[in-house]
Amino acid sequence: MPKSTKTPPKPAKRAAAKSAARNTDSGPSEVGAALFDPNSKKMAQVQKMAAAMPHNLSKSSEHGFANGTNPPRGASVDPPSRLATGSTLSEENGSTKTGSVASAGANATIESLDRVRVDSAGRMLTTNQGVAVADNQNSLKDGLRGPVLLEDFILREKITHFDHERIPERIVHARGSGAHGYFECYEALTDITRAAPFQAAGKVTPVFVRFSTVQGERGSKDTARDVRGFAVKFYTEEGNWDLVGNNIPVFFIQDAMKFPDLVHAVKPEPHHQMPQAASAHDTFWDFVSLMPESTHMLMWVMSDRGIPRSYATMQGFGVHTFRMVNEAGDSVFVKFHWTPKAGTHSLVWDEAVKISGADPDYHRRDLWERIESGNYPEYELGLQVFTEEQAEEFSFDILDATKIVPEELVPVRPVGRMVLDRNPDNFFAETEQVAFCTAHILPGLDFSNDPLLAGRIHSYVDTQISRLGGPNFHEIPINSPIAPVHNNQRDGLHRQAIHRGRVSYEPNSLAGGCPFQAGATQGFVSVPARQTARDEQGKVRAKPEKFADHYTQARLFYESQSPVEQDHIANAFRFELSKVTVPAIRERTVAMLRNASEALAKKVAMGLSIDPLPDPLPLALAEPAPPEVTRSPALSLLARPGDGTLKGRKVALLVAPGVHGASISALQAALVEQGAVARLVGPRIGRMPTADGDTLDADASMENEPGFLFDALVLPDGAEGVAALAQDGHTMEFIKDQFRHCKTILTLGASRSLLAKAGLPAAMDKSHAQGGTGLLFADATAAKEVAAEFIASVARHRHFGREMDPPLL
Ligand code: HDE
Repeated sequence: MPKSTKTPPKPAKRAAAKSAARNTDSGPSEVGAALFDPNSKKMAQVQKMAAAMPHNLSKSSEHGFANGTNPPRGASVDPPSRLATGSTLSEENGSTKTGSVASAGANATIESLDRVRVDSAGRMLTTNQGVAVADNQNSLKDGLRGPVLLEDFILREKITHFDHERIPERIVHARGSGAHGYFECYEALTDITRAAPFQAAGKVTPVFVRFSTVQGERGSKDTARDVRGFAVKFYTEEGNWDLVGNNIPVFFIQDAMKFPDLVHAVKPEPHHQMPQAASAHDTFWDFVSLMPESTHMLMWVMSDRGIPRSYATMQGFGVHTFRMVNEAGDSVFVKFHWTPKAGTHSLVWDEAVKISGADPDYHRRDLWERIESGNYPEYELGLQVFTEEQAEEFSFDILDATKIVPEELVPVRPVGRMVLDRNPDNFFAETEQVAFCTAHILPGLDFSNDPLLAGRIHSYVDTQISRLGGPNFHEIPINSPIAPVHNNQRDGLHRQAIHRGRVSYEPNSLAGGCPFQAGATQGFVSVPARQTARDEQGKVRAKPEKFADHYTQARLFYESQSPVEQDHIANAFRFELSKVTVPAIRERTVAMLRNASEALAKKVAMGLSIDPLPDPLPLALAEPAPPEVTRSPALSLLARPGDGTLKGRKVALLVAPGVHGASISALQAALVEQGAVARLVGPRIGRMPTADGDTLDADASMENEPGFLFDALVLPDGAEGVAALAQDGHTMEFIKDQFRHCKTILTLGASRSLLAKAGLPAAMDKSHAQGGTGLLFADATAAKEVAAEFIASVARHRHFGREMDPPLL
């Protein structure tokens, strides 16, 4: 320790000390002789700080179970001044580039995205080095007709950057779309968790969400039959939490070991890279029909859940069982559910196929337009909470990702809502570069022993390293947390943070022990409970017994669907398997289905001309435990009709020169009032006169916006306009598709004749019998009065009473 000397040392000694303090490769045995000299002062402070930690004060707490489950905060001492911990004495020499000294304890890379937003309004064009570009039209040539010169650094920078614009797409979930928003907690959940988002009623946490399909490449169609990813990144003050879920609560496989096999089987076949964004091919069905645990998931994917109407109208699920842990360290199991406020609505297959041609960006556009128009997608977060003891009694294993916990067994408790209210500024910077990782978890949450989850905890971080080009992807602005980030990780490609000081290890005394370990009160501590601890077993590669029940919940799902939904499931199996070229694979799948539902297997077999039925596949578990629940109404999409509003729904009002304008305008106004997107669709776009002396401006044409892109249709009155529409073949296709896809059609006055011309079997429409009216007729004068009825009918989404297989038209 330096002695504090009131009398300064003699000049010669001072000079010697001063000189010694300037060395970076050795030092004197005593420091502090020249305290007015900055180098010596720093040296003295460092010595003082190091001496204050005579040994590793935390070492004794590294041992034993009690310490392991309740680690203490790390030892630290405050530096005498910031001088002691700086990298360089010259840090005070600021400039417009270096700025000044880092603020104490701060990491500037975590500030809001404003720090990296760019707005070029009123700015001139520059190179990446900030040099103004005088001419952005021509490369530099040796004479007007001469060769381009190698020295043209402006051209070369521009082309080089362009050459490297692409990054590898995600191995799965490559196609997706994202949005910012917030999560708002309804009530404090401190009784079950200390996780930051759930600590107070009304607490708001920023989120970024990415929805995706699984199979197709980055540019593939949105409306493929597929699982949808539903990944949410919560930016909490205690760090980022990524809830990386799907719109289906179960998965194809039970163990991460099989994931590469599953993905290789479902992706386009490797020899010819076909088909794109489709599971309807040999290798997928070959694999899943040899993996009977996929049966449950197949039911979900073949149901209308596999072709959602919108990201705003699908549920989301955490899939695995997770844990929540409270302040006292008590833990419960939890399953996460997102439920859309707009209800759960899907497409029908014929519609999905057609949309993929007319608008491959259908879901991306829908999400974007909803947010731009203020119809913010909203979802309620619900939890199924249960104890380890309860889980022991369940007929299924909660570690098995091919099983749900039926809501009738453990109810879903609503705990908050998520609102998506901001579109990204830049797709690549935000949606493409966002890196969701199941390993991103907070104090107050924990994993279960689900073996599928274990593989994910590894995979997501790992995959970002090649996708985003190195280990510093957490510093990409969309990924950086809002919580402080301080550790001793250094370097790596594309490092953004500039760490002050020379210490990048722990324990240390040269930085006063900082950053020190947080300890159990603030830091993440794994829950010590062990699900298999009761009977110690050796290392083993096998599954628990209950995992072998492959069919009980597949049956539960199928039996819980409405008859229409059951038909759609059967039709989807029929379609997919009809695309399989190997009869043995089709038969094997039917053999598998027989174990879940004889009725379904028969229907599918009939659709594929498989006769007689193959024997059911052998059961892996001869006598599965009887299920607690054999019918779960919550599993039907119809269980969530939504809030009854038309927010975000698209309605086409067909127009042509000579239609009755006032009735169309009145209906359009009523629909817009409801938050619907009500578009005037004509034989061509542009203005047209109406029969009642006005003009209408069609912003879409039947060519550029075909009928299947709309949720409902209004046919206009006005003899001349109707005659014009009758002459255009598009009109009939428009009406037929609306009818075939079971959507509401409102026919005003004279346009009744269009229905007949389209060959529409109105008598077949049984939507009245189903409690709603999908085909409405009114006089133009009654347009206002019929609006409410029309709106209620559209809110019902579909009128399946008129559905026929095969369709009559
Ligand atoms: Fe994924 N999954 N997955 N997955 N997954 C990826 O991570 C993986 C699984 C899910 O919008 C990849 O960043 C393994 C289940 C979503 O960016 C990759 C296993 C569920 C997204 C990966 C699974 C999901 C991914 C590819 C089995 C529902 C998109 C790019 C052990 C709970 C996230 C990436 C986004 C993406 C691995 C199974 C959902 C390769 C190994 C089950 C929503 O790491």
